[in-house]
Amino acid sequence: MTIAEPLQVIAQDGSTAGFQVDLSNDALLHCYRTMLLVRAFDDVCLKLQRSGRIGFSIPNKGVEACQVGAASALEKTDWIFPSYRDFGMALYHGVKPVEMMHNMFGNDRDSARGRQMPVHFSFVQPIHFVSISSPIGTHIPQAVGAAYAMKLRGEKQVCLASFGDGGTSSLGFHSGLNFAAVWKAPVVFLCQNNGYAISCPSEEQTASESYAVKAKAYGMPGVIVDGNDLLAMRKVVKEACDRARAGGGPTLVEAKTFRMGGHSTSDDPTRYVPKELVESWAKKDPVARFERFLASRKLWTPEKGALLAEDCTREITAAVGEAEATPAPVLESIFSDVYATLPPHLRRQGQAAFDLAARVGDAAAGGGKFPL
Ligand SMILES: Cc1ncc(C[n+]2csc(CCOP(=O)(O)OP(=O)(O)O)c2C)c(N)n1
Repeated sequence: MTIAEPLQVIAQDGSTAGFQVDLSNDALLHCYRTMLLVRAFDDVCLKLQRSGRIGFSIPNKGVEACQVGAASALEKTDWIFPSYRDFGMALYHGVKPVEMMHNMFGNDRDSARGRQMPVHFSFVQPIHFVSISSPIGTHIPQAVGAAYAMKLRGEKQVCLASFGDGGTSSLGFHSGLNFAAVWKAPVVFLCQNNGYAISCPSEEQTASESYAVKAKAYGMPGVIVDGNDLLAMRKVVKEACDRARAGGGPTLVEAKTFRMGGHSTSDDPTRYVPKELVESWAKKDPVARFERFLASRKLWTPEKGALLAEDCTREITAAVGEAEATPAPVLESIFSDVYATLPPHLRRQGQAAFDLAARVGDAAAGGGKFPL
C-alpha cells in the first residue's frame, strides 16, 4: 500500500517554490505572533501547574501551525468545535489570553464560572468556539448537527470539528462522518494526527493505511497534509471550507504533526515516546519553519523574533496576574445561568450547601479549588 505524501507548501528551508501566498504581510505576522502566544501560554501554564497555582494544562508545542493554519481558513461567522489542544484557534480569532486564563483558574470571570476543568474554554465572541468536551469524539456529531442546521436555514457558515488520531476510534467519529456525508453538511473534519493518543501510537490505533483514507468509506474527500506547515494547512482547510459553503459537503483532513510535549501536565512522554522520534520532529519545528519562510520575505530576523516572543510572554504574564487576582465564583453561583426557574429539589440542595458553608466556611465546603 502506498500512502500519499502529505501536501506541503513551505519547504524545510522556508522556500515556497512560487506558491501564491494569499495573506498580507500583516496577516502572516499575525499568524506568527499567534503561534508565539500559544508557546508562551504553554510555558507559563506548565510553571503555574508545577507550582500548584492551577490544576492542569494541555501542552500545544509542535502543533501550533496546524491550529493556526486551519483557523486562518475560517470566517468569523464559522463555528469551531475544538479539541482540547486547540488554543491557537481561539487566539488567532482574537480571544484574549486573559479570557482563557480566567478558565485556567476557574474564577468568577471564567465563561463557565469554574464549572469546567481548566483548558475547557468556550467563547461566543469573536468566533463561536464551542465548549471543549473531555469525552473524546463527542463533539464530532455535534458539529455535524450544527452544520446541518446551518444548511437547512440556508446559512453559509461552516463547522470545523477538530480531533486527534485517537478521536477516530470514537463512535462519534463514525456516526458523525457518515451523517455528514449523507446530508452533505457543511463541516470540515480535521484529524490532527500527532502520532499518539496519550501513550497509544498510531500503529495500535488503526490498521488503515492512513486516517484520511477512512473518508472514502463514508463518501467524502480525504486529504493528507503536512500539519507543521501553516500555509499548507490553510490551503487544504480553505478548499474544504469553500466546497462545504458551496454545498459540496464535508471533507476529512488528516494533518501529520507531532506533539513535542506531554499529553497533559499529568503525563510523562519520556516513558513511551522514543528519544530519536522527538529529535527528528524537533528538526521539523513548525514555528522555526515559519520563521524561515518569513525571513525569505524579509519579515523576520532573530532579533525581531526574540522581541515578539518577549512581548507574548509579557502579555501572558499580565493575564495570569489579572486572572489570579480575580476571586473564585461564590458558592451561590452554582445554579446561576443554568435554569430559568430553579427546580424545588435543587433549591433545597443548594440551601443545604449554602447553610453548611455558612456554618463551616467555604473552604470546607469546596472552596472553588480544582481537586487535582
Ligand atoms: C471517550 C473517552 N475515552 C477515553 C478518554 C481518555 N482520554 C483522554 S485524552 C485521550 C487520548 C486522545 O488522543 P487523540 O484523540 O489522539 O488526541 P491528542 O491528545 O493526541 O491530541 C484519551 C484516551 C476520554 N477522554 N474520552
